[in-house]
Amino acid sequence: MSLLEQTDTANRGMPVDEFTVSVVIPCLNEEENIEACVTQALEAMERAGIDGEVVVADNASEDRSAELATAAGARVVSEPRRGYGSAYLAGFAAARGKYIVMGDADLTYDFNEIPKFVKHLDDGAELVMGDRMDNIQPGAMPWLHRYVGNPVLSGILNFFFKTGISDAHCGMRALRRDVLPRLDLRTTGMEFASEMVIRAGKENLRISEFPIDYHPRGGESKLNTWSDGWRHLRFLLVHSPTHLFVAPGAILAGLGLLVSLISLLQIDLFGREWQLHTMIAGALLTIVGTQIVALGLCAHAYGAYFMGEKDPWFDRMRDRFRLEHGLVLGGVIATVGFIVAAVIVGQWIADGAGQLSEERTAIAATMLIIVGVQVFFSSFLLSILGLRRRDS
Ligand SMILES: Nc1nc2c(ncn2[C@@H]2O[C@H](COP(=O)(O)OP(=O)(O)O)[C@@H](O)[C@H]2O)c(=O)[nH]1
Ligand SMILES: [Mg+2]
Repeated sequence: MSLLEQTDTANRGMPVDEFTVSVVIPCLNEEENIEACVTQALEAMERAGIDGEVVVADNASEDRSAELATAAGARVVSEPRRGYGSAYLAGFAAARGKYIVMGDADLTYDFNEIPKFVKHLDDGAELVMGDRMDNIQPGAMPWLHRYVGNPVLSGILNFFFKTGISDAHCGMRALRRDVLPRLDLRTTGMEFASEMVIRAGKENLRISEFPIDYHPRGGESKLNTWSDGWRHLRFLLVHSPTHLFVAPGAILAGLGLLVSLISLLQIDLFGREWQLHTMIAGALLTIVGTQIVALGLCAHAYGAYFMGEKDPWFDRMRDRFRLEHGLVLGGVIATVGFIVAAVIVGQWIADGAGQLSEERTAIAATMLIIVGVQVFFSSFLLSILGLRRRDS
């Protein structure tokens, strides 16, 4: 068995450490820069007395990147599946350092910072992030990315996942290789940068950050503002069912109930009465809102049961509420709706089946029946999703 094939069982099947640091560089058509990047990284480690290697994950470059990287002293691994994440996953799999330092192959990051990243890891951090935001050199980052894309996406990421990281998309970062199984990274595109930060937050890794410089790029950028921005945003949304579904759904439903009550009880608001159209809007909001909340709960259940995600909020909900609670709640709401509808029909018959003008009450009854039925069956669906857990 070669040294490379040896695995350390205590290290969850990962290959043993052969170096202190693996610098992993993803590379797609970077012949202008790759040689300088590899040389800079190797020299920085040599100067600091760090025992390290440089792994270039070549993403099927059509230029001389791979050849130049090898000549400069890097170990090149090829990853034919395009994408920033794909390239990194291949590079990580090949890395043999105790620590991994990540950086682009475009000379935007200074590999002379490697010793600082190593120091943070030595001091106990498990993920170390660079923070470019106060040291962006002229021409290094387009205006739209500097003032819109990065702050907005970092802001949403921190609002959703409370990681407290200043520059969540910084490409220069470092981590302990042995946290990779816990991070369980999967994404293939640029959203890989967000995935790592979010997963690190969810796993409660010790994260530290420090300011670094961001230089103008040599060669052509591989980042597409809109499609990569959307990939990041989409990733954030689908990994936070609370913010995608539960919170907006609850707000809509709450607002709907309020609007319905104002109309139904003929409450005088802003100097006028709110009538039939307001009731229709209130019912619509309530129905749509509860539907979205139900979808959110199912999304939480899917994450917890099928994706093995830690979800303390969902755990608390699950401890507090059982299937029967949902069935009773849905059943009661729908029954009240049916009774109101029956009273309207009964009165209509008693009045000789003539003219009927109970529109608002009828809409309220319909709303209650729809919401009740929805709660009833959504409770069953949640329970079905949970079957898997009980079986295992
Ligand atoms: N966007 C992109 N970058 C890749 C890919 N494969 C490797 N890379 C490398 O990932 C790094 C980041 O890309 P870059 O254009 O610098 O994006 P930016 O730093 O976000 O502006 C560079 O070193 C690329 O060469 C890929 O398929 N797509
Ligand atoms: Mg770059």
